Amino acid sequence: MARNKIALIGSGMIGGTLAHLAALKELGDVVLFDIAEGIPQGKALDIAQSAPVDGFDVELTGANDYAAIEGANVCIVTAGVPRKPGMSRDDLLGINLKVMEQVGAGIKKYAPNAFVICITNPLDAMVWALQKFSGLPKNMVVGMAGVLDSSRFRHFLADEFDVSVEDVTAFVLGGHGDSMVPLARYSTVAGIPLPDLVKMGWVSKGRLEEIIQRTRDGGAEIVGLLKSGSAYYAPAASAISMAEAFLKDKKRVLPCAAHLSGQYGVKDMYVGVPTVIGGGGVERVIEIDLNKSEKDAFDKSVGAVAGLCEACIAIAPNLK
Ligand code: A3D
Repeated sequence: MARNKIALIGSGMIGGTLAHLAALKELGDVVLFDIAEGIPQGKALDIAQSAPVDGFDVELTGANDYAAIEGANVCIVTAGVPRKPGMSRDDLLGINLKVMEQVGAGIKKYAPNAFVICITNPLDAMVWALQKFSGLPKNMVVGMAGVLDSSRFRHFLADEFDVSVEDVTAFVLGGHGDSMVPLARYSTVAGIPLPDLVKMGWVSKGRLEEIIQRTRDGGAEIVGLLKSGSAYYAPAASAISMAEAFLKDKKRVLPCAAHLSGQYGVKDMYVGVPTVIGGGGVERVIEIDLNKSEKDAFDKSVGAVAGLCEACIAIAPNLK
């Protein structure tokens, strides 16, 4: 039986970490692709040389030609540029949109049956453009942000309550940006919703608001510390969980930037919503009930994403 093939388009900080995690988990053979010569080859060789120590049997290769991704089951896209201190995700739009056009053409030609996970920022607009440039089915192109944002929220909550991260679930909706919507009502410790924990005296309302704000600023906090780029360990781990859900047909319920065709009153946009990911890609979009303030926050976030899509169309009118 042939192994799965995982193509990583972009072999920078996240790409290299993705390759290492995919290999350690033996998800399949890994192809690292980049326009920078030597980087994907060097990272592939370095990780392959750790295989005897860690005991994984997968093939790792590096390439500068899209032909190398031929027949990939999963493509994870990080090609482009990351943020530097003082930059917002939206500042990356012009450069990364051109990159998405090239990546979309490469995937269309060599891996049209793949499940494509986009990580490049500004996420919700880039995944929308990538789907259009590649022409792949909308349920097979998805953006990674919600798993990361909710994992950040879970980490902060577990730390605050001094409980295992395993017992904390968290829910984040909306675009991957300053307007993301962490939902306290749907976030729990072992099934107990956060508003109940406030009543039980585990945390004050004010402190919970601080944690929610820290979650929203989670990416910027790391950019400020690293100074040379943005987060990569947690983003890579998050995308790998989505790839695994697809490859193993796990039907996991994960928040992702999914294509909406009327759900939540949104048409032809990618926005962060709960989805079911299995062997059919994004098999379902789950529509949860939102109260007035949650809906207002969600709509505001959608408005921000719509603005980015308009900016993309101004640069590339063929996206319309
Ligand atoms: P970085 O380490 O710079 O890697 C990007 C790689 O893309 C580099 O190796 C470049 O050579 C390569 N590249 C540039 N142009 C092309 C091209 N046309 N074709 C192929 N490869 C190309 O960045 P990174 O890995 O830290 O981050 C990658 C992207 O992920 C950035 O846009 C970040 O903003 C984004 N990011 C998103 C999240 C989300 O949660 C959505 C989190 C963290 C980072």
